[in-house]
Formats: sequence, C-alpha cells, structure tokens
Amino acid sequence: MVLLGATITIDATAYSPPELAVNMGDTVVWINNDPFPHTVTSQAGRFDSKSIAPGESWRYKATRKGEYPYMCTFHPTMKGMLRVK
Ligand SMILES: [Cu+2]
Repeated sequence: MVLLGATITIDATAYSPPELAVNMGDTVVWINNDPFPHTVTSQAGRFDSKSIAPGESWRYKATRKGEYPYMCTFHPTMKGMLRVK
C-alpha cells in the first residue's frame, strides 16, 4: 500500500504526531480538534496556514524535499517538524 498523505491532529495545544516524515508529492492535513484556533506556520516561511478555526483543517502539498520546522503563531510553545523525503 502506498501512503499518499498523512494527517496530523491538533489536540490540547499540541501537534500529534509532533514529527512526521512524508514523501515528496504527499499531501499533509492538519485537523484542529481544539475549541480555539491554531496555525501551522513554517519557521522558514515555506508555508503558513493562517488561523485554523476549531474543527477545521488545513492541507499542504509537500513539493520540495527538506526539513520544515513549524509552529503555531498563537502558541509559541507549539512546535512540529515536517520532513519531506
Ligand atoms: Cu496554537
């Protein structure tokens, strides 16, 4: 089976899983399960979801190899890492 994408949930002000590796071309989906908004913001400026409302999701197609640390601009302690192989 070929995994074409991956899902990261946002729960209790944390990304789960906090680190994820995907293949180039995969689509990654973040789902906000918290009752308040979050963002998924690349620290190097590669991507920025802007505000993801409660219950909403945001998807990003990983088109370039690399390591992309990201954070939530509303909660600076929220950090994640996306690796694109
Ligand atoms: Cu947040």
